[in-house]
Amino acid sequence: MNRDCMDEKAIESILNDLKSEDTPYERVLSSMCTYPHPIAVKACTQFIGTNLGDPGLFAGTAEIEREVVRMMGALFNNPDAHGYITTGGTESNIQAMHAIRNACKNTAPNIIVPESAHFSFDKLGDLLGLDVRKADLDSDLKVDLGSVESLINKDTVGIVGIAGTTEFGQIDPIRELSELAMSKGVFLHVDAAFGGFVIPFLPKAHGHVSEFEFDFAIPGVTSLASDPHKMGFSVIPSGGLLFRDHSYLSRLSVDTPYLTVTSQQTLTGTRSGASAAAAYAVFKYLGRAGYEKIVGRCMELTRELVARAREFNIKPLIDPVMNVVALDVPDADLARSELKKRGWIVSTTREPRALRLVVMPHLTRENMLMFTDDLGEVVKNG
Ligand code: 0PR
Repeated sequence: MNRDCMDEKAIESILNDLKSEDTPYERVLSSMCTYPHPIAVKACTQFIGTNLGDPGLFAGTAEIEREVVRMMGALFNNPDAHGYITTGGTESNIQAMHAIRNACKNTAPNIIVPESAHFSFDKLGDLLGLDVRKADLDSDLKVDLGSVESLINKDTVGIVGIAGTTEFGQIDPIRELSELAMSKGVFLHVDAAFGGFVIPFLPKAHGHVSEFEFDFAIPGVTSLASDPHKMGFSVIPSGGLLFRDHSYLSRLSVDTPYLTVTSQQTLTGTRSGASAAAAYAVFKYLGRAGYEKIVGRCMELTRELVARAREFNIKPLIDPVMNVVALDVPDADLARSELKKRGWIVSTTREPRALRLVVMPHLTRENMLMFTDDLGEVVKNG
């Protein structure tokens, strides 16, 4: 055998060793990802070799993607939504802003995003030549409408609202942002990368009507990002980008003369159909009831975690809206490193600085109890 070749067993053994260096999710409270659902993994494996970059060759896989977009459109109150399965929130945000920028003729366009926006907006500002203007937050850590309005000028092409902020799990006032966007004639993109698979499944306070509005039911919302690879329980990489109608997607079209189709609207060329198949499988399998159960459990654990933190005199910056908690501790960076010594991976927020926890489905009640005990000790000793 060639010296640069290895047998299967040897490769397997090296990969197993390296895999064992990865952090298992059980003690991770910093990530918005989790173990994918087994049915998603199975579908992912089945479709691993498919390429949606040339959909004429993969007619069945392309139909799966259309169905996933239809399902997400229905979930977000727009059965006519057009879009595609991206690699995640970053790509969805890039392409949403790309479409908005192409729709406008401004030579020095700007967009207004909340101060709490994910760093993907910094990336896309650079890529797309957009000036990304950051609006202040109010005392509830939602974007301040007055601040958004004051930043809008003749070169503003779009506003962004976040439904489930990365650091605080807060929901911006999307209806008010929609009114503002419509009155100024600009686009409104909703970044629900995390919240899209949480908000519709939150236990309903008032009968069947969710108290949070964030999607296409609000007339000014022109695009929305929501990731199956976060609370959608699907495989990495999977994001969903939806536009209100087809006109937006067509602004992203490039000619593809030598493919089985004549144009493409996606950012990447070759792209795996496994993401679409996995999302399809897990959506169909869990259904609304399955997601309600998962989200309900995460919210229950979140509430219990916060109640126990309060016993140690640790308060959240806001009452948790979803399964993301920012705890006001005296020294968040010290607490983070002390918790790491005890085997817990947590993160911190930027401003205001706090200890940030995401209660994903992989967190067991037993671990939550152990974690809060450690948290109490760390803060007492700190
Ligand atoms: N929009 C929001 C609101 C987000 O929270 C995120 C990611 C994105 C967009 C970008 O999504 P992609 O990373 O899928 O492109 N928020 C987390 C973050 O970057 C994701 C994360 C996931 C962080 C796993 C850590 C981790 O271990 O902070």
